[in-house]
Amino acid sequence: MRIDVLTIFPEYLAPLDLSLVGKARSVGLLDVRVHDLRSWTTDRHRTVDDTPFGGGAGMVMRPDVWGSALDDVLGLGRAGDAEAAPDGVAPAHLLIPTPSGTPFDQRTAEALAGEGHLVIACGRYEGIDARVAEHYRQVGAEHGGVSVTEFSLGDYVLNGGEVAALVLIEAVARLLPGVVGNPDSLVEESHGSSGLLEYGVYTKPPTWRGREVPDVLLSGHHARIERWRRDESLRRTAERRPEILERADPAELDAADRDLLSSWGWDVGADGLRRPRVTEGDPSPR
Ligand code: 6GU
Repeated sequence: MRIDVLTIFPEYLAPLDLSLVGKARSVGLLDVRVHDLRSWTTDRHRTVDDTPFGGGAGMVMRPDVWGSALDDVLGLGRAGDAEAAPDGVAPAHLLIPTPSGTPFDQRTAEALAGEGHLVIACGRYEGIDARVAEHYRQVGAEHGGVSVTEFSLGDYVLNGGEVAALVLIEAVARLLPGVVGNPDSLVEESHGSSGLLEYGVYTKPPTWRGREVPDVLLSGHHARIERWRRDESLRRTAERRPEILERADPAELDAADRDLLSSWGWDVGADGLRRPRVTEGDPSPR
């Protein structure tokens, strides 16, 4: 997979040399290139931003600078008469981090891990002129190839897209074949196919500061361990992320799951799950 990152702070992406992503790059599973947006400026001051039309606080990133940079990195001849990617070159996916984007989640990461070329355009200030995303969306629709996704990490505001680019790259890179040493570790984790949060994990010593590892995990009884872990996943999800259970397909639940959820006051019907209405004095699941 090839990933290009465009930013006015290339040094912000230094962590891509480390750990799992750094290893994937060094063995050739991942080709990441970080570009300084200012190298596409043409003025003495290397200007990338200007004041917003319509007024308001802050600065907006100029579409002309972004257009020159993205045409080059996306392999488009020139804005306006773009061609599809040349033979043998994967069509690129342009990703724009913004707090007003669609939520980035594990499904997004899985879909991107199947693609060949990602281009991440990191904005700063109040963001990138809105015509940039519009333009490349239209180029993609008319000529095939480029697709455009504006994505958000969650409901909070960061100063720029660089941290979001790091998050996206790590989430995607670990799904590429050969990047994570033991692929089993991708199976049971939080936000995997079950949609439930992961159960708690324990290691030696069996007693630490008076706290014991749950007996069942020392029992060697595989079926009981599996059931305990499933219960813990359900309990955590019900407590921390009840909306995940309310979106779940009830057909994915076994009889023990249903009994457990019912014992916590959940309404378990054929059409879906409904969390208990919380009124004062209600016990919480636990
Ligand atoms: Cl993707 N970008 C910025 N600037 N802020 C964010 C975000 C992205 N996701 C949440 N907040």
